[in-house]
Amino acid sequence: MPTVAALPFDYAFPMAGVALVVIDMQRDFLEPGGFGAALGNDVALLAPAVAPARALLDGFRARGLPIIHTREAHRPDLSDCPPAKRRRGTPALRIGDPGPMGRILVAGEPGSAIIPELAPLPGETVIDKPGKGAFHATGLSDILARLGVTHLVFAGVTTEVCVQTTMREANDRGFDCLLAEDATESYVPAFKAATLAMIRAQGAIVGWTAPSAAVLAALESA
Ligand code: C5J
Repeated sequence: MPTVAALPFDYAFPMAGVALVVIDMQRDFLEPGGFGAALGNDVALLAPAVAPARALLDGFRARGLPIIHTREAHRPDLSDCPPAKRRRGTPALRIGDPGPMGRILVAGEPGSAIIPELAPLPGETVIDKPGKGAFHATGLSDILARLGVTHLVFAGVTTEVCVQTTMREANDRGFDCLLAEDATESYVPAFKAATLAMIRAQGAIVGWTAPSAAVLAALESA
């Protein structure tokens, strides 16, 4: 089996059972004028994850391996957005409000699109999710079961919110999960570092972490 030099120890995966999950690489999080900026964040902090995520996409695409993209995006009538989620905090713009890239975190609006560098190709799965975790109120479990996936490689943003939540959901569902360290970012660098440490603590209690180059090297060795 291909094996990634990972932390806290090597991560082996079957080529027939691995998928790449790219979480929420949307304009609403990575560009000015979206949800991330409305919360007062410096969106430029997420940019370093783009090239490594693209390299992972290229590596998985070259081998015809399954790719799942997620978007945090609500229905236009916000019927899938709990009022508590919409009320939370004091953002400049709330979910559903009109902003420079259309309505914030609403499916079909320009801001909810995945950034052009990482745009899904035909045949790749795209999941709109109303929660932070990609398994909540989506068909992700069924999709992965149909594909025979047992191992998930993660990229995306933000590390400690939607990426970590989804990894924990996946871990509880029995998937072996690896987070590509340089293909994920947070608006708060200390939160990213803490999340990576938490994931691989206590003998990979949530999963593994490794640089994207190590994942690509394992794919090449297959
Ligand atoms: C957040 C996400 N941070 N995709 N969403 O609200 O991590």
